[in-house]
This record gives sequence, structure tokens and C-alpha cells, in this order.
Amino acid sequence: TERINPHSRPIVSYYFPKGVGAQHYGERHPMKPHRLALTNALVMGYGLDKQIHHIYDPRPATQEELELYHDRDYIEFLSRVTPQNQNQNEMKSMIDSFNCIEDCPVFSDMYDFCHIAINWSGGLHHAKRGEASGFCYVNDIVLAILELLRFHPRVLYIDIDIHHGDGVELAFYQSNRVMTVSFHKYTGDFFPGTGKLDDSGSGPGKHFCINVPLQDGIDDEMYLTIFKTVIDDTVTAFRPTSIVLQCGADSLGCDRLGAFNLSIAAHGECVNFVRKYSVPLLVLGGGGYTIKNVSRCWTYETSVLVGAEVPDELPQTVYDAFFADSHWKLHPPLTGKVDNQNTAASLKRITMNIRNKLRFLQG
Ligand code: TV7
Ligand code: CA
Ligand code: ZN
Repeated sequence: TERINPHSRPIVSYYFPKGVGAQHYGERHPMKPHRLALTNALVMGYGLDKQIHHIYDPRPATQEELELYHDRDYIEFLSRVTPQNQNQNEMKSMIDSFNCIEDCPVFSDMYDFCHIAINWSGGLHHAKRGEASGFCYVNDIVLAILELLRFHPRVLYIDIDIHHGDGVELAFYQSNRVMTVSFHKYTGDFFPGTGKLDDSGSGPGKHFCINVPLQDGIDDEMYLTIFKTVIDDTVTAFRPTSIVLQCGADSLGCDRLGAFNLSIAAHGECVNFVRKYSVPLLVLGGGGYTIKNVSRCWTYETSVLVGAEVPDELPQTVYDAFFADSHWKLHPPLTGKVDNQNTAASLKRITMNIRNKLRFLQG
């Protein structure tokens, strides 16, 4: 008889809020929600929707739901501010105090955008309880984990965006039910500046926070080695009952804001590695600023998650012009732009430090 691989055909739900691709942070802003329209067009173009069990156009979250994490005055402000009223005096001071400037500008339909909780348009890991940060207004990840904690004793959060997942780390810094693991670029001036190796949680959450600080130019081989080692050690020690995976695509090579050297295949291998634990999994987007590659990456990862193989030849879509660079391939070469500042020794030191820390979890 034929062996059935339990990993090959999991039950998959896919969330695509209609209209999210038309949202706009403003001219010159690197965060482009249009990447979500590209991703969805490729996912549908490949026919992956036929392998997905449930496709949702999610409803907006209610104010009450957002207040399960966020401050009431912050959410009230978000629901009221618009490009039209942002110059009124009372709004001006609130815009400053809630940090809705520069990285997090006020844009039209911004509040509708924020309600979106769980999908490739989520993964907005920098938002704090009472203020916006790093292109993120509402922390859909914290809200999702709070919901999971109603049913799951232990939730593992994994973050492969090139930026530190500071907002999620902060929300659960004192919790021993949520373990956060972020892989990120960590150098003096890189946003948000937090996430050093020694930050490990506090109070009951001591040792339940892991940071993997990396340098420019890390390649597929080094990244996959450290990712698999750290995640395997963590899953063994923590035994999560569900996993939330933030898949920020700014860790790819050639990203407009990033400085790593990952291929789409390696980024997707991280997703594949995590799915193989066969633990309920929530997969989210995040950063990603060279949008033709972001949409390729998340399309590929959708195929990995449904257990389908897709050809390297991209399907024809209305967005064909975006993908002409690589002759409409799913896997363009993305490596070779930045020197690798990581060494086998520097990564070994990080892995060993983390392994020692995880020993505190057992027993
Ligand atoms: C999850 N880098 C979010 C990553 C957030 C990074 C930053 C910009 C940026 C903002 C712009 C803009 C930009 C070309 C790039 C210290 C500052 C420097 C604002 C001009 N062009 C994620 C946030 C990071 C805004 N912020 O993890 C409007 O780059 O470094 C900073 C902070 C102060 C504010 N200035 C930048 O990937 C989704 N911002 C153009 C127009
Ligand atoms: Ca990260
Ligand atoms: Zn990022």
C-alpha cells in the first residue's frame, strides 16, 4: 500500500483581505501593500487556491478586539485620524504622542488596514501597546497569540524578518507560555536597535526569549544551519502546542531595506522546516521591500505549506511587467550583493550560548 506522508497535505486556511493591495502609505514610502495583490495573483495563477481548504476575506477586527492588547486611547485615535483632519491642532499633538509620523504616517483608510489580523498582510511585529512603530500600527501577532493562549498552553513565535521582532518580544517578555525567537540583523544603527543575544526575558519569562543577532550578508547555508539548530533545540526544550511564524521577506537578497543574502528557496526551507513539526501553525508576512521578490517568496511559501510543487515558470497574470527581470521565473538569483560578515565561529558562539540558556527550561 501507498504510504501517506502526514506532512504533504495539511489543512490550510488562507486569508486575503480584498482591497488590501490598494492601500498606500504615501509616496516614496518603502512599505507597499501592492505586494499583497501581486502575491495573491501569483497564488491564484498557479492554481494553489484549489489545494487550499478555506479561503477567507476576513472581517475587520472590532475596537474591542484590538483593545485586548492595545490601549483604548491609542485605538480611539487610530479610528479617528485621517489625512484630512491631521492638521487640526488637537490631532497634531496626538499624532506625535502616538508616533504616527515618518515611518508610520497617517494615510487614508489606515484604520481599515490595521484591523486585518491574520494573513500575508499581517506580521506587523513592531507595533507597541500604545504607539505605532516601524510601519506597524496594530500588532496583529500579539493579538493572534493572545487568542491562541485561550486554547494552547504554550505558543512558540518565530520571526525571520531581518528586523528584530521587538513588539512581540516586549508583549510576552515576562511570560513562560510564549517563547519568542527572532533572527535579525543586529548592528549599532539598524532599526529598531534591540535584540541582543543576552536579552532573554524576565520574571517568570526568564529564558523564554531568544535573540539571534546576525551580521550583513548571511548566506543560505549559514542561515539554514543556525535556523535549524536553534529551532530544533527550542522545540525540544519548550514543546510548543502551536507555532506562529513571521515570514518577513526583507531577509532575502537584494531587498531594498535589508542586507542579507538569502534565496527564496532557503527562506522557504525555513517555512518547510517549521511545518514538519506538525503543530498547528499560523504563518504571517511582515517586511519585504523589493516587491517582485516578496510576492515570489510568499507564493512559493504558500505552495510549500499546501504541499504542492510549482514550476519555476511563473503563471501569466495582469502583473507580468513586474516579473520580466528574471524572464518570469519564480526563483531568480538573489545572492552575491553583500559581503558575508558572519563566520562559522561567530554563529557557533551564538548557537552554544542559546543551547546553554535552553537548559534552564527543562525539568
Ligand atoms: C516589519 N527604514 C518594518 C521595518 C521598519 C523599518 C526605516 C525607513 C524609511 C522610511 C520612510 C521612507 C525609508 C528608505 C527605512 C530611524 C528612522 C530613519 C524616516 C524617514 N524611506 C518591518 C523602520 C526604519 C518613510 N526606521 O520589520 C517615508 O527608507 O530607521 C528607522 C527610523 C527615523 C525615521 N526616518 C527613517 O520590516 C514590517 N524607515 C520614505 C518615506
Ligand atoms: Ca526577525
Ligand atoms: Zn523588517
